[in-house]
Amino acid sequence: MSNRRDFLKTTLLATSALALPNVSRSAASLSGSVPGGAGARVVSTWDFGVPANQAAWAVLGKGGKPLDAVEAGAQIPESDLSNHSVGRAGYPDRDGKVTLDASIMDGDGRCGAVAALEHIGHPIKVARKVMEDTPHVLLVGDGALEFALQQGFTRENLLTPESEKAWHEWLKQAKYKPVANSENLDYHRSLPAPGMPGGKNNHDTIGMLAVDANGRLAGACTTSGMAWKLHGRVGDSPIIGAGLYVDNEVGGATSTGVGEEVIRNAGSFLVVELMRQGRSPQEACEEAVRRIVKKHPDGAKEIQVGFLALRRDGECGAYAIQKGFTYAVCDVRKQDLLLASPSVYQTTFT
Ligand code: SD4
Repeated sequence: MSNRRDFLKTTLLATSALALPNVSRSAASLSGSVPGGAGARVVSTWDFGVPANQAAWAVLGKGGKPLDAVEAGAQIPESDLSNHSVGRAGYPDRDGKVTLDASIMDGDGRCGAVAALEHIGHPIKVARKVMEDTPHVLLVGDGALEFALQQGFTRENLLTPESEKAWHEWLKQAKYKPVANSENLDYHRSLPAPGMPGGKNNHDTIGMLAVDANGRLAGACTTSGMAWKLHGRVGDSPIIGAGLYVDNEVGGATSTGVGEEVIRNAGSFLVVELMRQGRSPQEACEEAVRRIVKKHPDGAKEIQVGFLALRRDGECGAYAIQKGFTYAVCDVRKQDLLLASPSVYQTTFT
């Protein structure tokens, strides 16, 4: 058993290394938490969190605001055309439309979000505009697009030839099953993912949390949502309290995976409230995952959800249902740390 586990761990690390050649060897460790006390820190979900953190650190490391840092960091995967899960080049819905969800929040409770937004490559920037230039929190669909265009954003075609090809592949069977990224799940591995190493699907959300040296926080979350979703479907990422929640008194949390599960459990809010009650970031993420698992008589074996939490002292924690969730941590000591989160299921189902 332990050999098998080691093998699986090595496989995970090899995959990460393939996707990100610059990630250092220390990315190798399986770890749910990193102690605080290092001053300012930024953390984010998945492998692409490493370059995103570095962009955020360019702001935060110079004493910039956490809100500016997370907005800058989130734009890295949004711009990356080889990434089919966030921003431009995101996989479309079942009708071939790319619809994006994003939210941003600071530790004073100010927040903004957009959902089912089409034709705008940087939904996180629109979310910030909603926060700062309207009395509202969430704009959706055509109204969100109209607002973005009025604010001077450029209308773009977000469906790249590669994503369109993947959509046509999917249409051959048109089988929809909302399973998010996990190495455990055969279905997930079989999704068409042109351009991904070994055909590995990488349909994930970036959730990012930053804290400055004074314990002031902000967070951002941006995604194209579940590939091949029903047109109009909105996940957890733009829902404050589900995909993202931040409170300067405590810390912040963000999520990835099947958004419906996170919304049903007010996931990120729950993690922050558990930390407020004294749980560590790691314990809080574990409890939030357990609540989801408990509601599934089969033990949620077909579902992936991961939480990432950052406390105001900089300590962070992560936990997922399935093996394979990674998160990136960046501070003054190290800007390219990638860790494998512990999970309920540490082995591959066969
Ligand atoms: C959603 N939580 O729209 C997002 C998708 C995701 O890994 O995170 N996939 O439900």
